[in-house]
Amino acid sequence: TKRKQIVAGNWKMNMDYEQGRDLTKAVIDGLQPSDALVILGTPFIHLRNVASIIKDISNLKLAAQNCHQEESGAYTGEVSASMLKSCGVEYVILGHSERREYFGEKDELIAKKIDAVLGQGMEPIYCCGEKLDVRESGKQNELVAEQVKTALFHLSAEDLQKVVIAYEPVWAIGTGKTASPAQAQEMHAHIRSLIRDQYGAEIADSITILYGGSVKPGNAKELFANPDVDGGLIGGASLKAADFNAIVDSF
Ligand code: G2H
Repeated sequence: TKRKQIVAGNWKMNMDYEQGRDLTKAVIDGLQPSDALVILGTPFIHLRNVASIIKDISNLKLAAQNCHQEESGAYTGEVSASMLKSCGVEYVILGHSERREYFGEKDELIAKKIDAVLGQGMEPIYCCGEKLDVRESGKQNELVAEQVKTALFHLSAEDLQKVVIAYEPVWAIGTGKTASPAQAQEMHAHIRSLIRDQYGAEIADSITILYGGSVKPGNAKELFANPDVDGGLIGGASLKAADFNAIVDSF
């Protein structure tokens, strides 16, 4: 495929400073020559150090897990896109379901964060996905369409092409339940068709769409084998280098 294939780890709120350093080194040790781009999504405290550890490895990049939408100012406890950029960050995970659930983030706000990240020349990893009740009522396509339109469709075609989309059905996150390969493919194709309708086929075909939600070494291969699944956003299994590297090798 012409699209970038990506495996991105999302450490969430795990790993103290030394554990983060050791995990990064272990991931590097197990990295095979591979076409996939590998991204480590770490807590803020690790960013500068991980950036320096990975700096000579061309297919290993760094992501933050959030940022503030404003450039600077009186926002105690927050971190701006320009600060992330200055630490060597190239990607920022935005709109993760845990940000939505525990911190009240909505797509209008996520849209502003996307603008802030793009404004610094970094690439957003935009997360979308429905909760269980929506899936059970069969309204998942409408819900995800609403999310994608609100967060992304103000972007120019040029900017949209810098966005990585991660589909993460909330009912599959950290629950051990994974969407079936067919469910993942169906939603990824739906998301790509939304982009095609708005931006045209060429751009839609160039967008990397990751699947997230209980991806493990044992299910990565069948998920990644789908034509519209271009890789994964990996939570729990990114905390063990052996598991994470096995997923990287699953294309
Ligand atoms: C979904 C995913 C990574 P996990 O949140 O973002 O986590 O793989 O633990 O379900």
